[in-house]
Amino acid sequence: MKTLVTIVLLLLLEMNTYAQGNLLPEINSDSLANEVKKEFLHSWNAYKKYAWGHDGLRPLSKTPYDWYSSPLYFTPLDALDTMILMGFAVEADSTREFLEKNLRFDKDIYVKNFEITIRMLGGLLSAYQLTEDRRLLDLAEDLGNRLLPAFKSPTGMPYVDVNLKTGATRGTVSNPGEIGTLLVEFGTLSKLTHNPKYYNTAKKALLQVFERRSKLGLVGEGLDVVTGRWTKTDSHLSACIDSYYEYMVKCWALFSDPECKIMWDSSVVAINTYLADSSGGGFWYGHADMNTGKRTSTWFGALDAYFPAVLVLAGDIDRAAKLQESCLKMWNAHGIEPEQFDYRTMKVASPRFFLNPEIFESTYYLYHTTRDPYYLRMGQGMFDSLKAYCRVPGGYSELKNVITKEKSDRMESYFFAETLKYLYLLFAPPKVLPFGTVVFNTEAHPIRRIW
Ligand code: DMJ
Repeated sequence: MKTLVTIVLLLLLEMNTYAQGNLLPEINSDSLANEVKKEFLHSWNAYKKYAWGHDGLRPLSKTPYDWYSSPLYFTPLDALDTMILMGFAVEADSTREFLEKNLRFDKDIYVKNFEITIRMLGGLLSAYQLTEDRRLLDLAEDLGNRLLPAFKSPTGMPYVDVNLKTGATRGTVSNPGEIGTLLVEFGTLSKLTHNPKYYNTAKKALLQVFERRSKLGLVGEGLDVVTGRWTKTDSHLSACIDSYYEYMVKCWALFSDPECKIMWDSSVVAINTYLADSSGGGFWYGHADMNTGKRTSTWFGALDAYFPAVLVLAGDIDRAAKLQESCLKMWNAHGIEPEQFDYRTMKVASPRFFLNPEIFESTYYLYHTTRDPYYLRMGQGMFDSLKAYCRVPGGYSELKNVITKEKSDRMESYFFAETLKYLYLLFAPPKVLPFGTVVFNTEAHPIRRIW
């Protein structure tokens, strides 16, 4: 009888241990970090073989693409600091030398101010800080000066495009995301060159958006930089608005600028009042009209999955963890996340997948803040599906449809800058980049606050 009781007790103890997840297999972070490095090399070697000297690679046709009539080397520049962090020193040196020899901005092309700022200016500043190679800062300064004419609108909010040679501008209808996601890069350029003009210009643009918030404290998704009027009043956390909020928190962390904190503190109240939504079960953020606060749609998507990371940075771990659970549900609905997901019906609203980094970024922040291995497992599972559905002989491909898993012939440079970097840093030993010692720009280029 005594033996039976002991056996039952032991069984109960084991069940309890299992319920607590203690019997789940150990996560081997080192080996996962090495696997991410392997996937980086797989994609990087494909880029080098089929698209070297161009902005990016189409991984299915194994052909290059460029954004403009003359290449700006988006992929090598976006990939450079990831290579450095992964310890690929020889590769990083030769890439840096290639860029220093070939990258010039004196080109008669109209470029997107936002994309060039987050990918190229951010990439140059971060690589300069990691290598202390002055030529990278010179390139960043030259680029910063060529982008500045974009801000010469009546409101100080930048035009969408600027000509790198002539300073001519075009595109008056922009959005909070593109206008308000410039201060990490322009501010850092100011700090490193000891010239406040970049900081002041980008800060003014951010303030201009904030000052146009509605009475409810929300912003819309379209804004005319000449008239200062809203062109679209739908409010959400997704594309066209997303990193406007991210930079309030990050600029507070990076520059200790109290106005950035004030903007965030006031915005997050409106976000949690009008956009947060538990209507479909779980915790989500949907769309609402910026003036009435009325729900306009119950969509959430791959891009919105950056918000748990921002909540962690702002200190709201509780909401961050709850939202991450919803992001995981969205991912698990079809084994990989869609561009848009209706959380009320739990159905895909837009089926594309662009190799986005945001969900990995949030997993990285949640793991390093909580040290809960649950997030390592989450990252491992998503990494596995990325390999299963997107890995092709020519690198990694986007998906036309997450339900059918039909592929699409594009590999964006942020796959190297962000997706693979956040995955690597999730698993890598802390000494690679001690958590909290840098602020990542929205393209995951790490900036050190060394001023
Ligand atoms: C990246 O270029 C940046 O993260 C940007 O802020 C928004 N989305 C893409 C990747 O999804």
